[in-house]
Amino acid sequence: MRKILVTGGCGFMGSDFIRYMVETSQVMIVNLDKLTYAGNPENLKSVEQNPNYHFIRGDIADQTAVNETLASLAGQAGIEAVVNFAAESHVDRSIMGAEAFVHTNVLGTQVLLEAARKLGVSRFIQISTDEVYGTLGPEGKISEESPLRPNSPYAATKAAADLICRSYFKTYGFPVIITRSTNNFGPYQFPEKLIPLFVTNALEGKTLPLYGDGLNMREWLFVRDHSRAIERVLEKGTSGEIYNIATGTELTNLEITKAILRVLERDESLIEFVKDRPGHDRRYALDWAKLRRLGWGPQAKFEETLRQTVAWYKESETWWRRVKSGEYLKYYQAQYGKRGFNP
Ligand code: NAD
Ligand code: TDX
Repeated sequence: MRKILVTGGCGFMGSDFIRYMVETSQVMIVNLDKLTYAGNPENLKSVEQNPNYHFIRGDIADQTAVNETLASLAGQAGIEAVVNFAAESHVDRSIMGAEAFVHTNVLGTQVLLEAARKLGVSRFIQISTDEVYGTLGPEGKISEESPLRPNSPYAATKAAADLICRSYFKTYGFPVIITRSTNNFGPYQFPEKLIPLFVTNALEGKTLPLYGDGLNMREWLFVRDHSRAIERVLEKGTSGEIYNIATGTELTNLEITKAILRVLERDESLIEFVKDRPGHDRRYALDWAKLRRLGWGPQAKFEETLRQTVAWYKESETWWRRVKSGEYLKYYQAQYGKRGFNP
């Protein structure tokens, strides 16, 4: 059976990819995750008992843990691919302190690349982001050839990881592919990011803190479409290439906030304009023609999936209350031991 090592699979996007792959393909998934504050094994409850899913707790920057994990998986058929979702992913946290971001996003990526290269892994997908390109003016789209101009410590560490990936392809011919996607949304997203924070705040009757004038623009991608894109890149992507993943669904933060309130039938008076994020990128918008040529396109309709996502948070109150209160950390601490960064 095909074997894929997924890192950071207990987070938002990695867990969607694992649920999708385990449910739809004949593939064995091994999930290596450190279980930081953002890693929640509850996100994978639906596949926990599946014989094709295995969880290993470990840090991608820990050379011994990574080598042991890869060696134990190598077996007869070897590992088909590594998909690296593991990262410190929240811009605001990177502004408060960048150390964990450098550790995981930069060092972790290099440690993983090196171990995978030594083992002769035949495909390595680096999950990157539109933020590496930096901010864009009101017009135009960014292609994969555009220069890297990261503005937050988070984006800078993701850009650094992309460059290390590039060097492993150019220097060693190691088969790396980089994907850069726009803002994902959907179930199981940690309620520090705009959509889950605002939905859950509104459900709690709290205000929605909109940064600056609320007119920064983001392009929104339903997480399941992202998982399908990664599957497509795994199957059809070319080593050494970069693929943007996007939809064309561009909204200002104010527009998306109003859309959330409309779906929830809550009043716009809940919106509270607050001090802007330092270095706040005004707009990201990606040209994804290259990925379209591999046969991928978004299937989700934005309004419909936003509605579904809001409905999921309404139905999953236990999940998000445990996450917001930190209760889930205590439970898994007992099961998996002390946690890493940002407990
Ligand atoms: P997340 O914060 O929800 O999850 C990150 C996961 O990585 C967690 O399970 C965490 O425990 C794990 N992790 C962190 N440090 C680790 C380490 N040192 N070793 C092993 N595991 C570790 O993140 P997400 O939103 O699911 O993002 C996943 C990836 O996609 C990230 O690489 C991020 O940069 C990228 N990305 C995210 C978005 C988005 O909108 N969320 C958009 C584009 C790209
Ligand atoms: O409370 C808030 N108020 C607010 O106005 C929060 C949390 C965010 N915002 C704004 C900032 C952004 O313009 O909303 C927009 C979206 O913010 P986030 O959800 O923090 O996402 P963003 O900064 O765009 O980064 C996301 O997309 C790219 C992911 O967190 C990254 O991991 C990914 O690389």
